[in-house]
Amino acid sequence: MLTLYTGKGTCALASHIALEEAGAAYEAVALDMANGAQRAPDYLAINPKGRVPALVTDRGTLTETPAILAYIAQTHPASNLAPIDDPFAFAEVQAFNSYLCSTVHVAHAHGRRAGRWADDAAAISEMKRKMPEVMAACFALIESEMFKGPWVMGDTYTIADPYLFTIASWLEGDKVDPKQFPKVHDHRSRMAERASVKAAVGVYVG
Ligand SMILES: N[C@@H](CCC(=O)N[C@@H](CS)C(=O)NCC(=O)O)C(=O)O
Repeated sequence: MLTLYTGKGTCALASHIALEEAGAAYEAVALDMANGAQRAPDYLAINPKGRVPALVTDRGTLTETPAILAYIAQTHPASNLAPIDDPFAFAEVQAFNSYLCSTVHVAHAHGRRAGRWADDAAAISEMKRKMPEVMAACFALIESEMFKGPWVMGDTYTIADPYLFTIASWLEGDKVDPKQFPKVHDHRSRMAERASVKAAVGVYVG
């Protein structure tokens, strides 16, 4: 049995959807992030980073979305969530997910979490101001160069799809019009209709 520590509106949704897609035996524990449950001692004992997602497995706890997604795909090969027997194709999936994790998510964090990178009020304000422009540039690259269609990696649905869906769902909140990116926007609409997405998203309603 796996345990996913997650939170409403967070990147942990990607792992949550992937667990659903995989038909994994898991439970989801949604932290009260608004009240700082991610920094409470009992959670820091699970994930000292104080972030979600964390996936508790019988071999220990995994963090970082690309690692968790790859683990879910590799431990549930029948679900065909990644080309695990093709090193180049698997690396392509990892490259896409790494871009979301290390570039796009970090750009997004410059909106609400700019205080991580500066103390100076003017610097923080400038990071917040610039964030929508940087997010739009990231999604323009995804739209024109990285998204193959109809799924992220082409004809086959992979662990890159729930991750793109999750990060793309932040665009309105980041003051970026998602309709600028028709392929990504259409992907998001199709993703929202999947049973796995409805099941995962439903956990956070209310
Ligand atoms: N690189 C990590 C980022 C994890 C992360 O920053 N998660 C956010 C939610 S999207 C979080 O837990 N934030 C809580 C906080 O900063 O207090 C990953 O991709 O899993």
